[in-house]
Amino acid sequence: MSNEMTDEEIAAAIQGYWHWYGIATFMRCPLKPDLSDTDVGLIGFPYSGGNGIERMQYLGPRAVRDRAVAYRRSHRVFQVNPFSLLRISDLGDVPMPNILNPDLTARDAEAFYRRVDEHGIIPISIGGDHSVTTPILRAIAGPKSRRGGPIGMIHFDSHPDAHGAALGTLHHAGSPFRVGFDEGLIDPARTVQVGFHGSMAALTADDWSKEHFTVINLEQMFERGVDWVASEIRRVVGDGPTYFSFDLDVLDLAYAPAVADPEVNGMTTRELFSIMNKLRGIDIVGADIVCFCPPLDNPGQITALTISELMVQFLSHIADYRQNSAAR
Ligand SMILES: [Mn+2]
Repeated sequence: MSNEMTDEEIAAAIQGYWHWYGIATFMRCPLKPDLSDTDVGLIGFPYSGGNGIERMQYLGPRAVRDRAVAYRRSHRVFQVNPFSLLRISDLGDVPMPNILNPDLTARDAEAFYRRVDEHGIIPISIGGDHSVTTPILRAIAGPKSRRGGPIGMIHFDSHPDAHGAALGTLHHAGSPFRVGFDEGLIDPARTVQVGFHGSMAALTADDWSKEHFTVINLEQMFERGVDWVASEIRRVVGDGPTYFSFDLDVLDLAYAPAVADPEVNGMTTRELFSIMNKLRGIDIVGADIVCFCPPLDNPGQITALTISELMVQFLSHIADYRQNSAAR
């Protein structure tokens, strides 16, 4: 056999799946805080100062590295191994020298993501609460960015997160999609929010989103199915550059128990990954996974595993898109 491995290679391959062995980085990627030699950067954003309810979300990146270090890395449906097509690095954690001040932290994070963007790196960020999305968007989209204009948005969440300033700051977990609209970072005609469910704080809670964006609540998905959801998402975001912001609380607690703002009767992982597989060919220019609260995870680390799979999904979408656009 031409592909016979030596004993040492077999041992190294097996050791690669020991999630408890060695120094943990996201998906065993090289750690490159200098942003060198990287197409896609996996970034920890361990910040939960934007959320007054559950503040343990800063532990998210460490817990994801702990489990994702040994997660398998090829996409079964796409038949893509993103790690053979892209230079993927762990860029470390976002610098937060002013962590006690949410407005300064947003400014510091924006400066970091601006550097990431100047290096031509697509950022995939692990939060942190949902406030992390705002500085990322400011760096990679909008009038002050290299791109010069807004991008499309696919936002999975139980909640709209489209409120203005509250409790003394604009930079809180409930504001990124309002800020994205107000500052021209996201194109409302190319923005879709997916998965609103659960009892409402007020009957008007979703109104602003419905007036400005396309909203697909979970009840609509239950009635019309995942094929319809995927085709709606594709119709809204179209062919342009698109960001994917994923709040884990869209998932049912059976699949993601460790979330900051839980709602019952959520989306299953089967529904989620079925939708994602039908979104092949979207130009994803950035993504985040937010609201992981590791102390609430179960002993099997099911939420961390779901996040690991989401990372493989985002990486595979990006690699597959690049491969196919290079072929065109
Ligand atoms: Mn959210």
